[in-house]
Amino acid sequence: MTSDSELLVPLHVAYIKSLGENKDDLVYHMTAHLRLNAIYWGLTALCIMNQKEALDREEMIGFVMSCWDDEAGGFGAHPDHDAHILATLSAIQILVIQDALDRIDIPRVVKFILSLQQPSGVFAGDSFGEVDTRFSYCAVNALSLLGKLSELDVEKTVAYIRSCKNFDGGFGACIGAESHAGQVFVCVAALAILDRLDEVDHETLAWWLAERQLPNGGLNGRPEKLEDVCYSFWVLSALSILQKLSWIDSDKLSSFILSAQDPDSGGIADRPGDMVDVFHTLFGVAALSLLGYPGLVDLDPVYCMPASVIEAKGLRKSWQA
Ligand code: GRG
Ligand code: ZN
Repeated sequence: MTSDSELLVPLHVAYIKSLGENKDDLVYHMTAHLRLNAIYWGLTALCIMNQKEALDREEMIGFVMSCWDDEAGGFGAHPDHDAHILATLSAIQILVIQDALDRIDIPRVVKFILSLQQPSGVFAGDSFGEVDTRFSYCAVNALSLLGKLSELDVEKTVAYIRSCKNFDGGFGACIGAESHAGQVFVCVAALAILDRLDEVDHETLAWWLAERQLPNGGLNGRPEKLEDVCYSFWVLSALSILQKLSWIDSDKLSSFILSAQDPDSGGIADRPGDMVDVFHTLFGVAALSLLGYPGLVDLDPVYCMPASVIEAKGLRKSWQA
């Protein structure tokens, strides 16, 4: 068996399980600011590989709750860190997947999220004020999972995303910023949740997304840049939402993703031969799920969560039937 012929599921599961076990590792401490996000990435990757039980549920919920910032009313990425909208989304995603949303004070979390919306309609990540369309997506996704979208000023939120749309059909991080596949995902997915895909120039954007595929099968995030496994998700999810997944050569992309696996210790890297990490492991298997790779659980491209979980909450879109 070679690393580029099939997905090495048992090795990837063992790799994800090992991540929380090496607490003396320098990398473990250097990634503290991403801990809650990393747990969401690992858990979602396990769900896609049908191995949700590989991580202990109660321990995970306990850790999520230890990241609660009672002063702000949101979650930090690590105990004693300040609340941030990205960590708050990760906490909500984990609790939804674990069917444990009842552990949180939903009205307080909603208040925290809404407090981050700026007069322009964009969201800040935290009380320090960095703004980015990524945070608009975090707000829309989180409020939707909490069943509280009715409390959002949808017009204002959509107006800011619209103002980030570029001539190439793509979207940037803020007004005037160049199109980038990661930002395209967050803007298109937020508009999908809000049922406002009419704001997207479907044909122009799908062309731009399809042009991200390079001769080696991998996808880049914008013209003239290198391929990277995580763009397999950012680009494919957007194409999937636009119902144009067939505009990518899926065999070549699958082979590229599989060639970035570590055949000895598991995990997937940004590109073949690089060090693996849980972020690229998730987005590699997530893209393979969207491509219909055999044996994988269906992923919802809008929420980046198992389709069955989103279906159970009644949040699947009619075009996903
Ligand atoms: C729940 C799936 C989910 C996401 C949460 C944080 C977030 C919301 C979305 C991130 C979207 C994004 C901007 C992804 C891109 C990440 C990335 C690889 C950035 C690298 O950008 P550059 O400019 O790299 O350093 P390039 O590839 O352009 O050279
Ligand atoms: Zn990457």
